[in-house]
Amino acid sequence: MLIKELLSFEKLNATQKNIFNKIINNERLSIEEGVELFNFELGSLGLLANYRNKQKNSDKVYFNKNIHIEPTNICIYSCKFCSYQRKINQEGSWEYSIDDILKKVTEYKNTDLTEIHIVGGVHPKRDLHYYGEMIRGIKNIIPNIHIKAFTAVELDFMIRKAGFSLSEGLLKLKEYGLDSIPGGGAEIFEPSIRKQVCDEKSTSEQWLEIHEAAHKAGLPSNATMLYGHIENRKHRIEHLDKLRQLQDKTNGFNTFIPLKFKQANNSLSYIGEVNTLEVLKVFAISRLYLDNFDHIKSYWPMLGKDVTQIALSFGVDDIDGTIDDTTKIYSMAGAQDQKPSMTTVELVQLINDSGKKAIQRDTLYNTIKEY
Ligand code: V47
Ligand code: SF4
Repeated sequence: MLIKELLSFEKLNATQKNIFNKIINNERLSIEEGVELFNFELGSLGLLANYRNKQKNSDKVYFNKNIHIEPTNICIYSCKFCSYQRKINQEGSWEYSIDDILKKVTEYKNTDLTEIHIVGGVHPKRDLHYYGEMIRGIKNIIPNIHIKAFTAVELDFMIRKAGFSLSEGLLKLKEYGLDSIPGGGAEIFEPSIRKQVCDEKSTSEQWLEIHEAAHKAGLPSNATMLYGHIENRKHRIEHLDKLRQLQDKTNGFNTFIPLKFKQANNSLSYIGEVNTLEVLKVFAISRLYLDNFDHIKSYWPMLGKDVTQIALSFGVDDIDGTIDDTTKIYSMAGAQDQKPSMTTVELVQLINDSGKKAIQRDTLYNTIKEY
């Protein structure tokens, strides 16, 4: 078989040959095999991940037209990797009112925007009803917009603050107009590492429980993993394994987004950042390990346009959206692009130049336009 020759099959050790055969035969990889994948040559991983991605998505690469709204960076927690959170009245803090947000949304009335992504800090004074009214207000202005909002960590707090159980709270938010949930707050599930980087907020079990309850309530979601800090490669695969198990149960995840730790202005700055080789390996291995996920996303405002374009040959089939310049979470952590935004023409060119086919999608991956 040609792919065997292309990745020098004969040079692989016995374990790696077995892994290769499992991938070609569409068999599920174990945690140990996932960890071993990090020892493959980068080019071989790219070939295998691209092969698997083509089976799932052919040459399609998806993007959507969206904006990000970050209502506040005031947060009761102090995650060690976070460059963004501030306390009430601290310099650099912001809290937009619902009116401020509705004014911003009105600018997008009568445009072809399809999604509004809302994520922020865990504000001590804002509960489910506050955010519910925000969602309702947005939908009054743009009734057909898809609202993907609030990480599991924000949901956990706002639902408890309003005195609801998890499932009641999610259903209430759905009534207000919530359509799906983004993937943030997952960080790294391994308990001892999670304790060291974000010991105050929702636990791994709670994150998984909230996504499971959301799927049950008819709210699809995304999943993330924050990597490249103090975790090791086994912790990453164990994290993917938990997501794969939940996806087997609910099939409620749309996409997986590995988030590379960015070092500027936070308490883990001393660690530095992993290089592009490691970033590409994580994408490829995620594509191979998460056999029940349809999509792997590279979030370009964090990684930059160049790395995102290369990632399209390492298992990635989604590059998020136009974003406008509405997100600060990565610019404050040192992302190159301090005002991230790409026009549709630029997004399409980035994809087409990589030899793939650009597809404008809605949040649920229905095709809106092929380029
Ligand atoms: O949970 C915080 C991460 C996440 C840093 O679902 C950092 O489509 C790197 O959820 N370096 C929030 N990462 C962002 C998020 C998201 C982003 C894009 C798309 C989607 C989606 C979701 O940002 C947090 C945390 O894991 N984060 N600080 C940092 N210094
Ligand atoms: Fe708060 Fe989220 Fe930052 Fe943690 S990552 S401190 S929960 S804003």
